[in-house]
Amino acid sequence: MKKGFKDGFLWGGATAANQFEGAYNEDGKGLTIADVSPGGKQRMKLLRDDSYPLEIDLEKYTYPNHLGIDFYHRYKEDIALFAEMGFKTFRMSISWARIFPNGDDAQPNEAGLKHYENVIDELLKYNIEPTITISHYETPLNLVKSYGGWKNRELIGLFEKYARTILERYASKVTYWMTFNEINTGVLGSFFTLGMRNESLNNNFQALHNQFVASAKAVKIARELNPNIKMGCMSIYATMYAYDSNPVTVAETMEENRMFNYFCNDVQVRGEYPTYAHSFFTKNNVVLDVQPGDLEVIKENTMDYLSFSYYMSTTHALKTAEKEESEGNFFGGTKNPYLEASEWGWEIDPVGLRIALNDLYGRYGVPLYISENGLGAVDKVEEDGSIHDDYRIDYLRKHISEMEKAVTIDGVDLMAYTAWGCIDLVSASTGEMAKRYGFIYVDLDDEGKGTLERSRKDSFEWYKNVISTNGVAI
Ligand code: BGP
Repeated sequence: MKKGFKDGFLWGGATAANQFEGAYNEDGKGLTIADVSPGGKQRMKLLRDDSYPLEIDLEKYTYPNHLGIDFYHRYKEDIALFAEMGFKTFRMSISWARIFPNGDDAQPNEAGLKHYENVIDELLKYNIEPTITISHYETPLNLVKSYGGWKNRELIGLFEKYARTILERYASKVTYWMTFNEINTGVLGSFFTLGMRNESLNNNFQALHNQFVASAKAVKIARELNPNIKMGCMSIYATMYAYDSNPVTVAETMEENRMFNYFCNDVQVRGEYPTYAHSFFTKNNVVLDVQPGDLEVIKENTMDYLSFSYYMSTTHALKTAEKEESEGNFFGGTKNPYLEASEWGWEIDPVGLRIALNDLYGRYGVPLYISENGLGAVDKVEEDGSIHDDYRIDYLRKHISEMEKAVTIDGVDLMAYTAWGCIDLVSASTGEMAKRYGFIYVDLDDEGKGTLERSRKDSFEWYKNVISTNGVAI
């Protein structure tokens, strides 16, 4: 077997429109759920206690993502820096409300379409393949207020129209697409994903069903437009461990693992609802409204590749056990005594990534795309302007090294790796700038002060070298 990452491996970085574009109300863009989401610690709390505001309240809250890092106006400068690092791909999302400001408008907004065309052309100028997420935590606000979010089937048709519009416009230029970001956070009732308050288990799974149908319809449209297009799903994957060898703990972990790590991938890659999901629905009195044709469209339009974000693993102990809790991306677990955690309590587990890759490739047999990975940390700018982020290099090096083992020793077909937040951007969970992931530093603080100037951290040169050696020099 040939050693190392395959030729044409897609090294790059990942972002989301609502976390870095800014220009939240320019050129005809409508409001999205991200625009009414305040920054600060209250953000995740609001999501959890179901009191997510549906209006902008400037007196009460700050909204760092309204400015973002101003990528909307600075994309040329930023893409030049990505090119300098040697990016082969750049993952970005399109903001639905730049294209259809209210989500249900009769005609698309040409200024929005033109903007993304300019960004795509700029990437192609440097031979950087765009990877586009069609929906990254950004349902247009009107669809939440007037339609009740994704539990309403009408969103399927509206999404289909949006997807068709952007696919028709960019299908000849963009090969790699993902439909919904981290769709499996919908299992937890995430407002970001479902565009509705966490009302009931039934509504959450109905909303997910509607997204599965919408996603499959987008895949169908894409393939009709360009048979060479590659469509992928996108989930969080958190490797799950049983805290102890008690078979009851292991059985509970298996159940949790299936509903969180597998369920959405099973539907989108295998093309059908798995048996355990039917059992889960029966046990929890979930009755879905499945219309004629839904299951067929899901079955006929499965994904070409599977993408996932990987930041941490999670450990499951019996509910009766008194154990220390850990923090995490959307959910925590029981503190794992073998792992260290980031400043935000996310448990760092590079070996867990090798397990993830083996697990997913063994189960699905389709190429895998690591669409997010990275360390959120506070960076210190030295007097001379340099930023020595050796902690970030250490995190990424260890993860890439495990990826390499999964590829060369275990034979996993891995096609891409896009480091999250390759340029500093607004954090999804805190809505702040303090938690940074970038190779490129952006001079901006949580009060909105700063020059917005970009500078290279130590990790910039390091990642450039990783890419130029196709992952040999890590
Ligand atoms: C994922 C999201 C991203 C991103 C990342 C890091 O869940 O897809 O949008 O932000 O996590 O999370 P955070 O910004 O909260 O550190």
